[in-house]
Amino acid sequence: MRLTDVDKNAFENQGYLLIEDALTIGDIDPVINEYEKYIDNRAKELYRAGKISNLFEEQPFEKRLACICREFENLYHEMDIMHFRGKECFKFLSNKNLIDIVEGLVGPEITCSPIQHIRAKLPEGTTPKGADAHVVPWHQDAGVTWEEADPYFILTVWLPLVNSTVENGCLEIMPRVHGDGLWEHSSKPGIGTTIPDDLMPSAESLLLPMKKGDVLLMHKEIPHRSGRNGSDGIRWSMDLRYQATGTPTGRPFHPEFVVRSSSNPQSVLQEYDVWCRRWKNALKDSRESGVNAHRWEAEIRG
Ligand SMILES: O=C(O)CCC(=O)C(=O)O
Ligand SMILES: [Fe+2]
Repeated sequence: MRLTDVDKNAFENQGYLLIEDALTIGDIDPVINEYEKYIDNRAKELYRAGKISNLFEEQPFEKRLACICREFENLYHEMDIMHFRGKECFKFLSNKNLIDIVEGLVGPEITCSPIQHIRAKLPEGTTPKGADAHVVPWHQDAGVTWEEADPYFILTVWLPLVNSTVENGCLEIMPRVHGDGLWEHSSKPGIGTTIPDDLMPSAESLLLPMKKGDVLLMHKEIPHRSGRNGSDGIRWSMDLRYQATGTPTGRPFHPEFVVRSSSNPQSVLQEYDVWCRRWKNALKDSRESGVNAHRWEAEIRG
């Protein structure tokens, strides 16, 4: 589908647009299947190595990782896009149905930002060391880039891989709080980059439960957060960012790539191996140089 003028106006006015049934099972399930296969292989390895007591084979996608993480927390950290680097995941980043929608707001020259995540938000209390830290405090996505990206439009695309509900920690946003630029944020240890309580806009917030297949488009100045997962299933979701090719992503040390171009179709990155290699090198380099992904000082306000 393509966005209509009504859709575009709604996005302009509200700062977000939730599109129901934007994607099909055929769009999403290859990614899920790839994760299921990986988790299955890792479970077998961990079982053989005596790190877990059970394969949890009978558990569905929504539960199996949590069962394993109760005994071996580290598997959780292998799930995010840049660490996992799945082929189906790479293909999904340029999924036609998705990019047709994105084109309505970004235009015909589209780059996929390296600010891209798959989040397996575990049921609260799953792991002893708290790897279920995907409780995300109020922030704007404009606040997680370097300043160089400030003048440019970056579209956040958020989509659940399983139904996201109030109970399992769906997204909560402040509609219409965009257009005034970036609010001050700070880095709170153990909490993350957030707008300090006393600087929070006073607008009303909106909880956004979403079904698998729905897609949320969000302006980078819309404050949002997500709460605890009080259910017994994992809230699997994906959040991606797209922008006009040539504009800075605000993460120059991580690899972006072109997903669509009408002026230079050759520039679209098709090679999965190249994407993997770029991420691998970038992660190594940024680890070694200790680059700071966010611009904010650590919180000293208490
Ligand atoms: O998925 C979440 O809980 C938070 C995601 C988020 O902050 C984002 O997509 O920008
Ligand atoms: Fe965010």
